[in-house]
Amino acid sequence: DMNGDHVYRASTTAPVNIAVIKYWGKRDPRLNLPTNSSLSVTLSQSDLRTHTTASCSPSFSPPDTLLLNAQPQPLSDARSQACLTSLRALRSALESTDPSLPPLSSYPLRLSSANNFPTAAGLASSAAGFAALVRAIADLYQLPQSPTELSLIARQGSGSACRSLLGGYVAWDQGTLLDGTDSKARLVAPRSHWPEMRALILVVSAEKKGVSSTTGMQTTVQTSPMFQTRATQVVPRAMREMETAIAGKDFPGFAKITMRESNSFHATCLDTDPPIFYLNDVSRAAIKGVEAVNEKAGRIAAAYTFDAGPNCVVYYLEEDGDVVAGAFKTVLGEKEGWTGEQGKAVKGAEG
Ligand code: 2P0
Repeated sequence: DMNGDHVYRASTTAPVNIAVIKYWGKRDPRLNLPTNSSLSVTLSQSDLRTHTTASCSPSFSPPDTLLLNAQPQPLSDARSQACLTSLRALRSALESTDPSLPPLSSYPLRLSSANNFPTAAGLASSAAGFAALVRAIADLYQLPQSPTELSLIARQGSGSACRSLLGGYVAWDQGTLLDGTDSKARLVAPRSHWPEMRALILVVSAEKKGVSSTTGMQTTVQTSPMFQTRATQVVPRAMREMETAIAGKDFPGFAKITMRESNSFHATCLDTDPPIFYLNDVSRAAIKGVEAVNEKAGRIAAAYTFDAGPNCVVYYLEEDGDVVAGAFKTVLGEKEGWTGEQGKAVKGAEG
């Protein structure tokens, strides 16, 4: 480029993913290498997402900067630096094979992100955040790497972020290598395989969570006697069963494994010393609500799952939309926690 003030820019969005087989535990905290594989459903781009713009220019002064919802955020942490360093290295490799390319890898970066949902309330904001950051810079740098290859970079930002680079039903294979090069996202099935899947997000609390996932899972690994069995036996079996259920579009199978898996994860949290409580009374009312829906339907029409916070995600099929949404209005409508500003927020999302 002949103009020294030229600003290069790319914008993208990355969706939230909600795990049905949970990531909880690291075998390498620096590289975010997990103790077990996990599997998630990536919500539709039209629902919960992070929008990120990445720009760079020789006219920008260092250092790199990040705005999240218009607030300056630190970028000097090891995880962000791991992502930026990896992306710059890939761009630099391109530039050295093609000297006609502008040297974007040497320019300071300006990153600007916005979530359209509460940040850090157990709604997988770090997953969409790091996925969008990696995707935006990869687009800015015109990198040829596949989403799965980019998932290796996003994983270093936040483990669950690796799953948000792919749409549909996505596994994160734990891998066995010490350098983590086989610990990456894999497409289990595209959304089009089972487009009837829906997710209802019951926002119990939009507040920032008490115990961060990073800290919580490390304490669980160190103190929970149940943890080893979960990581080595319970989850590997659930992964196999879940992949079979998804392949066969077996909703009752998908639902049973999803609920059992959420309960296993939260049991392990309770088994941590000191115990970690993510569910509250409203969360437990949501579990009862799903059980009531299934009882009334005489079949499994809905499944609940909870991450590192009290908010409930209910999976169901489009054909049961009225049954599920209707039931949640009547079962939970008057319960404390659902009547406040945040408690009312009920969002239907395409799975
Ligand atoms: C998941 N969670 O699989 C599980 C379920 C929370 C419960 O991934 O330390 O924010 O950044 O790698 O990815 C939350 O963990 O943790 C998480 P880091 P992350 O979605």
